[in-house]
Amino acid sequence: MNRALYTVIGLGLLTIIILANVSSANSLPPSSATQPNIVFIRTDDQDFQTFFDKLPNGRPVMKNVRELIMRRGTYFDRSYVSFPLCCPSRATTLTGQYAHNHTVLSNGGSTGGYAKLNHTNTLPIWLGQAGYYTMHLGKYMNGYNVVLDPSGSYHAPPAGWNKWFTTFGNMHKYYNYSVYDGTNVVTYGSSASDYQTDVITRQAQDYLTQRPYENQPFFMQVDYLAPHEDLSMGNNPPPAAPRHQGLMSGSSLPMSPAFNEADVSDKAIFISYLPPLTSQDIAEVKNNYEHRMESLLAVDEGVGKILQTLRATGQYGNTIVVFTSDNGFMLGEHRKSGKFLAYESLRVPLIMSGPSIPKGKIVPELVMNVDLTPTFLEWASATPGLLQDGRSLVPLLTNPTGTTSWRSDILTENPLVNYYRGLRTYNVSTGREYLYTEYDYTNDGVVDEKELFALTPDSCRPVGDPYLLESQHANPCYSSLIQQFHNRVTYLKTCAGSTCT
Ligand SMILES: [Ca+2]
Ligand SMILES: [Ca+2]
Ligand SMILES: [Ca+2]
Repeated sequence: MNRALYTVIGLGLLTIIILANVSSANSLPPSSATQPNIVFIRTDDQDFQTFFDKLPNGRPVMKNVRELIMRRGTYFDRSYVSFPLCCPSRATTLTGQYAHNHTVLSNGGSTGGYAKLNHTNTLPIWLGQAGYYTMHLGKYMNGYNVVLDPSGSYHAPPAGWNKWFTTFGNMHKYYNYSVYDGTNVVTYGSSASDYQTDVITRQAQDYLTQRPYENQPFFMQVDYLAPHEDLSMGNNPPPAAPRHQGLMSGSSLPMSPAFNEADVSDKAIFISYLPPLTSQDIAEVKNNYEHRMESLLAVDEGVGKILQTLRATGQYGNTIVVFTSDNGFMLGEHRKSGKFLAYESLRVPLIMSGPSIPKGKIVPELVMNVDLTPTFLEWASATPGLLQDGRSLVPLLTNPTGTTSWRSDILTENPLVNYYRGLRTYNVSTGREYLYTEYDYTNDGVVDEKELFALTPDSCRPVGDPYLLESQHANPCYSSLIQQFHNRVTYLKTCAGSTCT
């Protein structure tokens, strides 16, 4: 079955998987503790589709993560990031804010990166104030310790973290990278045991076994690098762990109807000029796809090992596990690969699993990375030091009949790197969904180009466009809707706190 079909039937497929497994699920009774432990596991550049992809032998690549849902977890079917780029997305979960409020608008330079964020008022500090022991492992934010301080020393971990096991400098390397623990620099080489994903997993298991937090609840944030490309020498596909090399050989490249789109003249100018993918381009996409899938196998094993350690140490029953990615990724859709853009790269997998989380539930509402922070804070009974632009997802998890009041749109923004702001909408009542994007290439506040995709049928078109193939921005039937969306973007682009919802 190809990737395109998974997109369409993903929800149904998942339902079948869950129903088939509910009876054999082995969930522990809910804990009475009021402050659960939280393990927040995040991948880098993982598109949501990989959640449904399989090895040629039929094994789901994300087998352990999928089992989280079957056992005691919920899947969010419309999970998005507002800014599909590493550093702005990571700053969002540290603050609970849209990028226009936390001000990290790129991965580096004067407009972004680690140095751009105010690290004195972030999630780990707020959790610590509520009694949590906090641990970070892996990639934090782009630019951490890229430049040492004037004395040649490493920069201390940002405030709020009790344990710090964080890659720095050129952090996009699976071998021959360094980790700073706040006191020592540990350098890893090129042997199989140095493979970064496994090193991060082993350290997480060590912390969970040693329990440095003693009698406190803990928050552990595990930021895996996979399936991000390897930047050791140029840009290369992520290497698999040696034990996983070649497991995707013989697979066919999934191609949705958006793959190598036949006619891109409906799209923004920088897409409309792209030539069709050549056979060599397609071979590169396929190679990248296979490496990405193989690199995710070690992540999925890591999730399994973390769960195993939680069980072995008696902590599983009071620990919530959240799994997501910092941004989505495109593999040839609309003749393009990578992140950044207001297309498929906005969408990420999101799974929450734990003692208070409904088992086998699928949440249809629009949620985004901006919501994760207020959700963590509600679980932890912690108080934020910043206005929260998102909403806690707890009502969506706990209300058995669906919530009566939820947002119908979220803001997308990437104004400096790719010049856009827009909306992703989903009206629960009508079922209608749109993706609307405004491009301002000259950054003068005057919109230069627009796109509007009607993902579902409406009064203007009898068929939906879930693969974003025919922008309707020039269709006069949509002129009033476009004006309405333009007004909404204009409002949301400076929203803060409650005005964002
Ligand atoms: Ca990323
Ligand atoms: Ca302009
Ligand atoms: Ca088209």
